[in-house]
Amino acid sequence: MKNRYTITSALPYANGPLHIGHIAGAYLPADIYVRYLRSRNKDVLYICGSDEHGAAITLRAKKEGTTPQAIVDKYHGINKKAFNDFGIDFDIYHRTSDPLHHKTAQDFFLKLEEKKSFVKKTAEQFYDEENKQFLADRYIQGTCPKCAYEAAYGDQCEKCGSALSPKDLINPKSTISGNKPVLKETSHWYLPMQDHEEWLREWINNGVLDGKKLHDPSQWKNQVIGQCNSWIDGGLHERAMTRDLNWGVKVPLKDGDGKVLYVWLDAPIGYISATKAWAEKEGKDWKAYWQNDDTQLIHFIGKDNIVFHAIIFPILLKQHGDFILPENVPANAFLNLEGDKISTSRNWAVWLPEYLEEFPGKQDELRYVLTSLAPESRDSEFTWKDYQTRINNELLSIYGNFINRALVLTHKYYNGVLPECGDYSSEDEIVVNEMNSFAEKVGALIERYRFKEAQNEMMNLARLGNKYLADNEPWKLVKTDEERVKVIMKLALEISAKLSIISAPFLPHTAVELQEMLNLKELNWDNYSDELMPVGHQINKAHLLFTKVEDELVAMQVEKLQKSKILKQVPLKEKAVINFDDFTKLDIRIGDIIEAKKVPKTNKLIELKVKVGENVRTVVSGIAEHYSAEELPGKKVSILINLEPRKIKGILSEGMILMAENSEGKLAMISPDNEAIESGSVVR
Ligand code: B3M
Ligand code: ZN
Repeated sequence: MKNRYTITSALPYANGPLHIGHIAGAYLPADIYVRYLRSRNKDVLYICGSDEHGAAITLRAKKEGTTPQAIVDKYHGINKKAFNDFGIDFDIYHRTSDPLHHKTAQDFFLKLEEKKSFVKKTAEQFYDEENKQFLADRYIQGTCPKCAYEAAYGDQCEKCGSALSPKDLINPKSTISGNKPVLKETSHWYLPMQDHEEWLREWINNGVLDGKKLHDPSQWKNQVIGQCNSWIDGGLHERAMTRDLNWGVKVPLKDGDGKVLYVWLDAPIGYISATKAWAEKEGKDWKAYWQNDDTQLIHFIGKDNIVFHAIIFPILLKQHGDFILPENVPANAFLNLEGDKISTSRNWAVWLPEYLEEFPGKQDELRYVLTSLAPESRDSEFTWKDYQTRINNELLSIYGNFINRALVLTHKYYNGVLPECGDYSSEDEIVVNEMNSFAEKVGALIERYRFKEAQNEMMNLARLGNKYLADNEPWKLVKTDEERVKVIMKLALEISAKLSIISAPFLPHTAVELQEMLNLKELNWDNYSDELMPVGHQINKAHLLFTKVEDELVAMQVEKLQKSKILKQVPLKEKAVINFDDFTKLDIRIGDIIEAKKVPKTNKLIELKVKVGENVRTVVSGIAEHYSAEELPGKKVSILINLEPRKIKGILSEGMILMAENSEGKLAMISPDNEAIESGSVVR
């Protein structure tokens, strides 16, 4: 381990409140890690703040008839308060609309420009004439050329997963005005990422840069290295690092009028400007945290930000020349909620401000549950039933129950003062040895970003304490062997004190409460092996640490979710009238799915073999988020068989399965309701 750490969590866009998916992804893991390092007396700087630029914020402002500054002012305050109230312990929560950030980002850009890091190019881009605004990829929608989905975006078709560029779209429309955009020439500064392929591969896969070993890739998550390699294998291209927008960090060049830095160039530099702001306030040297090889830089993010933190930002840092590169980028996957993806647009989320309001003083309960089901290597799921089960069956009945018995019995038998007592028995010594092993075990797991396992290992110390009391039953023994009970209670309190140390990164509020009840001063990790509860130590009054979660609460929360879900508006706008001849051109049949397998490296695609009459067709369908490949063979479907075949992810797709989509975006097949309708039957 080094002695200085710069830890960052992704800067959340200041255009909406935080939800539990954000917390489980990039913030709670980082907070556990930071609290642990601080407990090890390391010099740790924990940086975050609001990401306040980007086209999405300008669009929201336009939609709400307000200004981008008003939008970011609102949500910067809401998010900063929510993080603080929840106990995510940043050293600074800064913001990218701050002038210090603008200056920092502009100086960074100028240094890169000075080093000829960019290629200036003029190219045609879609322009919305009504709003006099060039359109970022996400603000152009049209028909997907691959699957005919009508709401594909300029960068990707959400239905078939194809990566697109705006000019691929059929009948493109501006999402701002709804008008057809025109193509207009504009110039930007492009980062020729392809020039960096060789050193990037070496650095990501071997941790080596310019012949020097910088980090150990075996400590990186497989999915992070995997995503980087597939991005590089897909071919690195020039990427525009400026945009035609007026909200953002202005390009500090004479020919940069009307242009700002691309949000993914400016936002990561926000970590650096936040460090400068903190250093100014604290009288520290910011460069020690960004320009010193003795510092470990670690970015905590969600998996959708991997490329920006493990490829693009490292290129920028290396090009600049004065900065260290990240030691690790431990990205988490996504958290789902009650069987569906968390969706801000459909209000399908547990919002952090709402949770804090409805569950005052229950931060640690949510921390515990989110860590116990964290999406550390794959997407995972939060349900209110899990919330109840984890709290009642683990926190309350193991951790809380053990502490309560240890303290209550010490008050009951000794008025809270540990009496003189004999030595530990040989059985006690076994428990003592196991007790002494936990700081090392839990610490090692935290240092490898395995927080779920680390938390469970912490709970094993509480299980050890619970079992020790249950095996020795001091409440019975006190009638016959008082001396023995004094020894038992001394060891039980020692376990309690050590539990307060190793639970602090996970349950910081509980650890403080427990140390107050034990009458212990601020403890840290390195005090673990001390004798914490000596003879004569006076403990304070005890109270219950956790309360039971009732069934009614679970039912109420699930009902609230269902009621508040914004139903996805089914496109009520009917299509233009067609004549019967148009309809007869469609050749729709009934088919039997005989085989199904997921298309590798895609989230949405399944390759189907469909028997229609005597022949079998291959069809690629974007239904993987609605059906598993295993459940598909044997299903009867309606299939359009005379759609022009086209290649999707290299597979020739000969037709299209007809699906019904409801207001929530759920898909279902169209199957005949009579067994007599066999494969090959015509739909008319
Ligand atoms: N705001 C994207 C996101 O919230 C972006 C993160 C920036 S970290 C420098 O997912
Ligand atoms: Zn498509």
